[in-house]
Formats: sequence, C-alpha cells, structure tokens
Amino acid sequence: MYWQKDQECRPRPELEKLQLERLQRTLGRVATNVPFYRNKFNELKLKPEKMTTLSELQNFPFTTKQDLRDNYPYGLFAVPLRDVVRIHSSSGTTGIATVVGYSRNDIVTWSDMVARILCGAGVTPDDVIQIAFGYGLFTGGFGLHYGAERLGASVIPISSGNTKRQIQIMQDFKTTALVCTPSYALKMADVMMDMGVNPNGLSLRYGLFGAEPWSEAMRAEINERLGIRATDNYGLSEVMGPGVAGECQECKGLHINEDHFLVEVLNPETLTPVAPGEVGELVITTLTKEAFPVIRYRTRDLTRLIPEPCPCGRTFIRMNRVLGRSDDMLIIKGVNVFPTQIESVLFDIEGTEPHYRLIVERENHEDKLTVMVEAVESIFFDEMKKQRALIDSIKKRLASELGVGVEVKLVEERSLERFDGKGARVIDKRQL
Ligand code: DLL
Repeated sequence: MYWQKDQECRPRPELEKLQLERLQRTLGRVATNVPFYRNKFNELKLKPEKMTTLSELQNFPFTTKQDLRDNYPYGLFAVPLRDVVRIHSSSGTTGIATVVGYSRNDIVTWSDMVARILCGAGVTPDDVIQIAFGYGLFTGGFGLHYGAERLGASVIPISSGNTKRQIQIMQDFKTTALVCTPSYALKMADVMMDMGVNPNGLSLRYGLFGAEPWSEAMRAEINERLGIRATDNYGLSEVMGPGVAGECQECKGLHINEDHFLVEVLNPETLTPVAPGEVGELVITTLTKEAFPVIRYRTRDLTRLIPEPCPCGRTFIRMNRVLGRSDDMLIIKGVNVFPTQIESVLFDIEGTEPHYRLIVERENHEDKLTVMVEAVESIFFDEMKKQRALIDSIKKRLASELGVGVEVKLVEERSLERFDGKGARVIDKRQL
C-alpha cells in the first residue's frame, strides 16, 4: 500500500535527477538566506549553482548539533519568522536546546512523509490510531498526528503516560494501531497483564514504533505479547522529526524518503563514505525543507544501507534498523559494545524478562560492565544453583556475542523503572 505511489516507486534515474535539482535549489537557498552556510561556502569557495553531480555534495561542510546550539534559537532558519507556522525543540539531556521551524509547506510535506510511513506499515483510513507519543516540543506526537490525519485515519491524540487509561481507551475506542516508543509498548503489555486485559481480545493490529533503538528480538517479543505486527520508523527533529524513514510490511529495513532526504553513510572517524552496505554514520541533507534546511547533518546514528530492491516495489533505498548512536556506543576494555547487541541476547534467554540496565564503572583503572536484568519470579524461589546457572549462561552468551566479559546481576521482576517515552538503559558512571 502506498500513499504517493508515483513518487515512492519512481525509477532511480528519475529520482536521482530530481534529487540533484532539489539539492542545487536547497544549497542555493541556504547560501542566500543563512549567513552560517553562506560564510562556510564562501570560505571553501563553493558555488552551488556550478554543481553538476550529486557526489559533489561531498565537498560541502557538515552540520552538527553544536552548530544548531551555537545558532540558538533562530540563527539557522532560512525564512523570516512570519513564514514559520510551527516550532519544535529538543531539549537533550544536557546543554542548550536545539530549535527547528516549519513553514506551511513544510507541514504539508511532513504530513505526507508520515502518511507514507503509516501506509507502508499497512494502516488505512479505516484504522483507529492511538498516538501515545508526547505532544509538545517533541516532534513525535504532532508529527504522527498530522500524518495520520492526512491519511484519513481516526486519530486518538492521547499523548504519553497514564498507561491504565491508555489501555481502557484502547479497549473502548477499539484502537487498531498503536504509535509510541517500543519501550512504552512493552510497558503497556505489562500493565495489560496487571489489569487482566487479554491483548488478543483487543482490536489492535498494528504497532508503529520508533524514536529509540530497539532490536529484532524486542520486535518479536512485542508482536507476541500484543498480538500485533510491529514496524520500525525513524526520524530526528533536526531533519524533520518522524517521517524520514519507515518499514514496509516486508519488515526488512526502513525505506528512506529519498525524494526529500539525501543520505550518505560515512566512517565516523575519517568522514569518508563506507563501502556499499557497510555500517557507518548516517548523514542527511534535506532536499525540500523551506524553514529549516540542513546540509550534511551528522546524525550520529549508525546504520547501513540495503541497496537490493525491495519486493514491495518502492524504489527508495532501505536502511538497516539503527544499531545505536556513535555516542551511545560503549567502549569496554577497548571493545565497542552496543546496547542493542546485549538486548538481543537477553531477549533470547529463557528465564529473563525484557527489562535491563547497563551499568558501566571503572574499577582499578579497568572498565566494568554490569548487566542488570529482571528474572522471572520463580528463579528466586529456586535453589541458588539454578540462579547461578542462569547467570553463567547469560554471561557466556554475552561474552561470545560481544567479545568482552561482563558481570550479570539478576533483579526481581518489575524492579527496574519503566519508560513512557524514550528509554534510558545505560548508566555510565565513568563520566561522573
Ligand atoms: O525521536 C523523532 C521520532 C519521533 C522518530 C517518533 C520516530 C518516531 P528526536 O527526539 O530528535 O526525534 O531524536 C532523534 O532518536 O537521532 C535516533 O538516535 C533516535 N531514533 C529515532 N527513531 C529511531 C528508530 C525523534 N526507529 C534520535 N530507531 C535519532 C533507533 C531512533 N533510533
């Protein structure tokens, strides 16, 4: 199912021609309207109007989150404020917030991009969509909301939190599609159990999850517990919000809306392109945004592109689910470890619950990673021998997956905090 079939299935040569035209226009517009870009282009003697191939983008400078902070709040806007109809902001955990703006046309484009993702996941105007992302400065709530309305579905703008009420409404309003973070979907499954609500008795069929990294194993868990078909969707506020990429029903990677976003995958150290299909940092240039275009924005998200055509017929390239952020990557005794790798192992082990925390410490100048994972209640009634056997088997599986030894601690069911929005599962005490 497509939202804009002609655009989503455009032959690649035509798509690339369109990308070049749109890229030239975007570069020209930021050179004229945004002093930050104009100065950088002048310093490097770059002339957007002379560009003849897409690969010349590689000569242009990167934009980083720090650049957005340095130009707080409106320094990178490419239109006067009177043409801006919406402002979003991401506070981040530390430091100055970043601010992004949208023109009237940007909101239309954004809604279409999200409608494409909803359609790709199987949602139709007949569906009832419960949007359990926060509404506010975060782009998740409003982004999905406008897309769902554009599609013509019935939208329940419940926002995040108050989980029991979410479930009550899901029952009463016959919600067919749930939209939130994957962590919150799992929390809902727990609360349903507490309430004695059988997920199979609900009308729920689809789950569109995003805004944080998750694993295939977590997808399987959510699908099973909620009796739905979960798809992954990706985006970031600096580039637009949700709507940058999303999975079709094949569930084998996320189609990038390439007629609006030009992507590169680069080695994060050398900042040169990785070999096709290799993992690297995703760098995005917007092709149509008016109010807040970004050139070569370094997302810090690690992924790889899947160049093979998709059976669904879309010609947009797919990206692998995000493996993690380059700044979330833990370096334990020199070995690179991604939280999602640990998650995959934990989800696969009998006797553990899908809730964990990773604690990183430094003891005697050595890194120590402790994986705290909830275990099923019966384990604690068993003899110590059984607990120890479970710990040992987790340790062994993790050591072979990660290539570095870790400590494992079993904690009681429900003892770790649950998340309504983005989960924060890593506690790195080395930075304190
Ligand atoms: O999280 C936008 C969004 C909202 C996407 C709702 C999807 C659904 P930010 O708050 O700016 O925007 O955070 C962006 O979240 O750089 C990734 O690190 C992470 N992220 C977003 N989607 C995914 C995903 C929104 N599907 C940052 N998988 C991004 C993994 C994701 N990470």
